[in-house]
Amino acid sequence: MRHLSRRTLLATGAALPLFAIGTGKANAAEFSYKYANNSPVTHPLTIRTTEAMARIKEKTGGRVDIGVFPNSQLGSDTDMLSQLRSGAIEFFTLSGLILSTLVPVASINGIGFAFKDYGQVWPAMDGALGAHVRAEIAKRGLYAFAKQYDNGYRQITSAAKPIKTPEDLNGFKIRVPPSPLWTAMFKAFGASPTSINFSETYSALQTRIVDGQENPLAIIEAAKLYEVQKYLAVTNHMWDGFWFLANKKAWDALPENLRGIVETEINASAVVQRDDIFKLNTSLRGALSAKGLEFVDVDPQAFRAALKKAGFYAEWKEKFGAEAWGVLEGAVGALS
Ligand code: X2X
Repeated sequence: MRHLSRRTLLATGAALPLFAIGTGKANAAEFSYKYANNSPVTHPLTIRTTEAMARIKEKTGGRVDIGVFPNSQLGSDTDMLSQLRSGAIEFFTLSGLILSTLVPVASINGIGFAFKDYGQVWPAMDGALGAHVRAEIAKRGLYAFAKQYDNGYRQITSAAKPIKTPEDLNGFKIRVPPSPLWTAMFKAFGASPTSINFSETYSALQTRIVDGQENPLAIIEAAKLYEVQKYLAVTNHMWDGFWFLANKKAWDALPENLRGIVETEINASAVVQRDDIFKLNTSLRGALSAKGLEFVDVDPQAFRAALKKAGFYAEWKEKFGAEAWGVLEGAVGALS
């Protein structure tokens, strides 16, 4: 254990965990932080961030020890966002769409059918669009790391009947994550969306509170949603990622050299995790079919046309404003 002198303690600031002082806790790190997420332990988000935390501990000589709390163990996304803001947890990964309840522009990547493919996603999120969103996040007392982790392209699953055309969404009772954009988009399709945190999604499907939900294949597999769903429509209706967020006060409490190590390792794991998700996109179709999920190939353009006809793009262009919309269109081309 690295013993801390009172002088070191004073120099490193107030966020130092108090239990490190003279309690004889032999293994207490100088910075003992928590990272939480909503994802199952087998999902690449949890696997790769856990690897990053091990490297961080090693490379900081044990000074920074970040515990991983996956699978909504510490509460729903809504709860964890509050905990992050209050400092009860120091790190959290969250979809930009859910973060938009705090930082409205953070949902901009979720505009239906905005990104043609990953060739557009990463240059935008690692480039001007991501920078625009990160600057807004910073204004709300949170720090967003440069590299987003991937969630993936989202697909619609259902239990009672397959979704083949946009018309099949009429009156469809679907779970969506808590986010105004998600609700608006499925209303524009004529569906009947209900906001439910991911932590409650499996049981909401099992008890038929809703007929369906939408998520990328990696989540559907890791959270075993195929056990309570029968059909999967390959809509690719939205690309969604996870911002790796830090409580600003806790982040600033780390000395610069330690921040550098954390930053490097978290961003490095993001790049590897993106590749995991990309590969799972292809390999999971077979695996999920084998588990009984029936894949239905649809015409995404028909779904996009339905959104356009409902005035979805015009409405959200107005909401995000000309500047942000311009940054999005700069990355993906004209959207309306
Ligand atoms: O809540 C969801 O559906 C999930 C797991 O995809 C997100 O974190 C947005």
